[in-house]
Amino acid sequence: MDEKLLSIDNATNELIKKAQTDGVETIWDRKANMKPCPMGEKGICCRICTMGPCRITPKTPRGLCGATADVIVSRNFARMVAGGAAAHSDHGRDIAHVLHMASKDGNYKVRDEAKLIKLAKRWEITTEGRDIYDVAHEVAEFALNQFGKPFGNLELPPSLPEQRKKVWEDLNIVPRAIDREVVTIMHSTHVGCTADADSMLDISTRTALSDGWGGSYIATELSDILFGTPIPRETEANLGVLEENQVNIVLHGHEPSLSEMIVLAAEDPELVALAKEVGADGINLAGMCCTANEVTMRHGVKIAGNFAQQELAILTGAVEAVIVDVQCIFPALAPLADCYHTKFITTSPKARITGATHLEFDEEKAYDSAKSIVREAILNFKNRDNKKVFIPQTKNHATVGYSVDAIVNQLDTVVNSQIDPTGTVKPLADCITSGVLRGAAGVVGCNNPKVKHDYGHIELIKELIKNDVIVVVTGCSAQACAKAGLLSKDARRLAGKGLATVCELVDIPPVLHMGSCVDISRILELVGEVAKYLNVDIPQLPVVGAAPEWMSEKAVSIGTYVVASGIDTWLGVVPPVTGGPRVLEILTNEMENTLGAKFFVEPDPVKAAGQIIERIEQKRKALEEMF
Ligand code: NFS
Repeated sequence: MDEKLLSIDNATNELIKKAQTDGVETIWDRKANMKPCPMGEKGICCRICTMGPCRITPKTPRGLCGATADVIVSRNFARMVAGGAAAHSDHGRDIAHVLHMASKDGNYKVRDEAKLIKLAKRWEITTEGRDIYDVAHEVAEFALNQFGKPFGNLELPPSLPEQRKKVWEDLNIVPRAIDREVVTIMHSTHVGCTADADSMLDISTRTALSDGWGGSYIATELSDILFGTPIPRETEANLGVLEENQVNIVLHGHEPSLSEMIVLAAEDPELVALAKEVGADGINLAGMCCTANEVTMRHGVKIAGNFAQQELAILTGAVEAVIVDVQCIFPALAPLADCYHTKFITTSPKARITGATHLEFDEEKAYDSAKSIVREAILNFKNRDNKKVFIPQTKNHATVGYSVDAIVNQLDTVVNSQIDPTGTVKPLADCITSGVLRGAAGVVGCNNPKVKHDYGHIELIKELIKNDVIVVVTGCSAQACAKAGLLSKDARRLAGKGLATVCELVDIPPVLHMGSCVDISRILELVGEVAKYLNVDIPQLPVVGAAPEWMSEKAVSIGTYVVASGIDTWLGVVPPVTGGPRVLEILTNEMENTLGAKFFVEPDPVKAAGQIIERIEQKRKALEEMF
């Protein structure tokens, strides 16, 4: 591999080259020119009031108000958690509103009735003799109340082991209402409030938990109810999925309420006919970032790429429209789209971008709204300039769609040959306790130009599967794996003997795609169920988390709730906390004493894999003594 290449992915490298030929810039050009602020990098710049900004140096060890480096670092960290938790949870809230408007004759329907009934029962909502949509609306209301309920604590899912809940109770970090936790951070970080790193991190942890076991969990469960719980299906990934002779639409962003309607609209005979009329063979949808995960898990829609590739999709010159809603969208797409014929269409009032075409998505008239957006894309086909078109011929096959239900079913049907389906995680727990699988890793998160594109994910994951650690992925990590062929069943040849045998028997790939970033709640559910089945707390399981190329505030919230859930977490990018010795000590050491897990920071994925395997083996030893 040429060291100078910016990605391990051919399609990406080819299009970076095209950018140079075309004279347009990409994230990597901007990265080359950017000199990151050394204060910001360590987290010791405080902009919370206007007496400063205060920068901590040996000569100025305190801000004007007297805040120490640790106070400043912990506040900055807390605000990242708040930003991330807000984004995930507001996504969950939007889905709850969509469920609230679902109706038998409307655009949004209940697709997984069994899941709805199960959730209703959990929340003690009457189901017998009621119209399914009445139940749905009450469930939606109950979910919406979790955001702002004035009293009591968040309704925690039953997959959470009692032992874990007890740990949180003892530390006084059981989340209350989701919005309330985010607001508490904004309040506590205001000038003149919390000035104690330990307490600030407790507040951060509680907020992060309200995301993982609250907002994100709600987003996943209600999305499954509305759009169906994913089951394994086949797809393809990378920019090679774009089609020369079709209207190419890239769906980018996060909330399935938009993308589900676009998927339907793209099949509308009227629009398919229109595509033919403008000279195309048809309409080709391809996903990007978490929207890609949502629609590939439920419909097998092809994956165009992950976070760092969003500009490259436009650079192919073959994309009629990039349709976005919220989160992880580069504002750079607007000026870039001007250099090609691509229409960059924003749809959410929460994420308007200067220079984009704004076609607001109206959930009340979702289908018509989606149709007009798709129509814009089709009508843009005639503006394609064939001289500018270059579609890299790189794509890979992937099996996706591993919800918890799908994993349990798959293990049941194959391991037990349907004779005695357990409907539980028993087969998975058995594989782990017997040592056939040494452990499990959830590898998640973004791309970050501080890391060679996709290298962090793929190197780490290859090492893990080689050592019989089964890997589950979400977010942009999942797409990196799809592109690298690791989600294909053939990838079992890269797995160690134990994992390869399980994959063969159960007919799964060694790396399982569990969805978008809010779907990390699926991973929590799975781990929680295995812990409950074995009657242990989560930190006792040989299970880890990793975010090798993380970049967003959402990832900070995720990392924090994963650690607070008792799962050690490896970060491949150094978080902006190194200027606060106490903060660093808590995150990378003391959290183990209080929460049973901590953060590890290791930019080298091969070294990180070594550390993970060592840690897993330590945990196995303790576990084996028990069983
Ligand atoms: Ni997650 Fe999804 Fe990707 Fe990172 Fe962004 S798409 S929510 S934040 S970049 S994994």
